[in-house]
Order: sequence, then structure tokens, then C-alpha cells
Amino acid sequence: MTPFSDSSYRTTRLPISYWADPLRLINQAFRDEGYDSDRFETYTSQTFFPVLAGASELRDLGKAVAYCLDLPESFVSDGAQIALRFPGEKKGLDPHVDGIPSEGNGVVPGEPFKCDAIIGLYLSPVTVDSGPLVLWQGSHKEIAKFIKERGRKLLAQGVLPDLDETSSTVIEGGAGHAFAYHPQTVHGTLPNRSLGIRYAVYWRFYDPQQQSS
Ligand SMILES: O=C(O)CCC(=O)C(=O)O
Repeated sequence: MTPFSDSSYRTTRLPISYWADPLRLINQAFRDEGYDSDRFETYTSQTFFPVLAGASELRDLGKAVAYCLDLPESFVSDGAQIALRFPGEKKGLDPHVDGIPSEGNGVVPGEPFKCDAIIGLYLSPVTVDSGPLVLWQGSHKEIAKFIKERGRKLLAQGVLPDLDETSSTVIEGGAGHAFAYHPQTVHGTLPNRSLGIRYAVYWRFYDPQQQSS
């Protein structure tokens, strides 16, 4: 079952009481453990502070966000992705769909991508200048058509169908801005040209019944 039959995007706003403790936890990990700068690219494409990926505070936050975004209750998530974007970026993330192996992103070729919805939550205010997510709304339908007509292999090589630039939406929002999108929505980011770090958390949710059938 997919919750995105018509639109590939929906949004809500979570009060600070939902995410203050998880944000404290992330900042604590930052302060106490820092990160290995040699692995910066890997953290950027997978998650910062991997030890927190399975933390109960983040898992519970993911469930709360999913609930507020009306995701089916049966959906579960494997863990959280802490997505930081640092100031001074020259470029953002290129448009892509998740689940396609690329250098450092940790996706194992040939392994099914378990995801029926992607959820994101900003933990700092995000404007067009501070590394926002960009979504090509409705592109999941183009991707489905592309796979049907040309197969998955091309997609796996990073080839995308021609995208309608007018359908790209820059996701701006305050801290607490949450959004869900179809897992085959083409997305990327704009560079963070602000003075501060952009904090976001993502979860990939899937329907266990669908995946096991
Ligand atoms: O950092 C972001 O907001 C986007 C991350 C992303 O596109 C991804 O992990 O696939």
C-alpha cells in the first residue's frame, strides 16, 4: 500500500516539545564524540553519528512524525538518518532517487530497497540559502514510467528521465517542519550558503506486509 497515489509530498509542523530531546542528543554526540573528518562524505550520504541511528529517542520521534503525517500505522522504520549540511558548500546534492547504489551511500547492489515512504524533519530553520531539500513533485510517476519502459539498470547508473524543472519545489521551513514523500520522488539539495549548520533527520518507512509478500 502506498500513501502517495496522487501527490508525492505532504507536510506538517511539529512543536518543539517533540524534538528538543532528540536535538539535544545529536548536539551531545557532536560535542562529545565529534566525527571522523576522513569519513565526512560517507556521513553526508549515509548519516552523521551512526551510533544514534537506532536510538530510541529518534525512533520514537520518527513514529510521532509519521503519525502527524498520517502515514499508515502499520509502517515501520529501520532507523534515523541524521543529515547535516555544513556552511560553505559549493554545491548541493545532485537530483537522485534513493535506493540506487552510488559511491559511499551504503546501498548494496541487488538488495531490495525497503521503503514505501520517506519522512524528513528539519531541526533548524531552513531557507533557500541553508541547504534545503528540493523535491521534483510528481516525479515518482515519471520514474515508474521510466522503469517500465527502459528497465531499472539505467536508473541504477544514475540516469534519470528528463525532469520538468517547473515541478521542482524548494522545501523551506522552520525548525519542526516535517514532510513525507514518495520513495521514488527525485530529490536533491541546494548548497548551504548560510552561516549555520542545517540540521535534518530522515526516516525511511516501509510496510512490513508489503515487503514480505
Ligand atoms: O540532506 C538532505 O536534506 C537530503 C539527503 C538526501 O537526499 C538523501 O539522503 O538521499
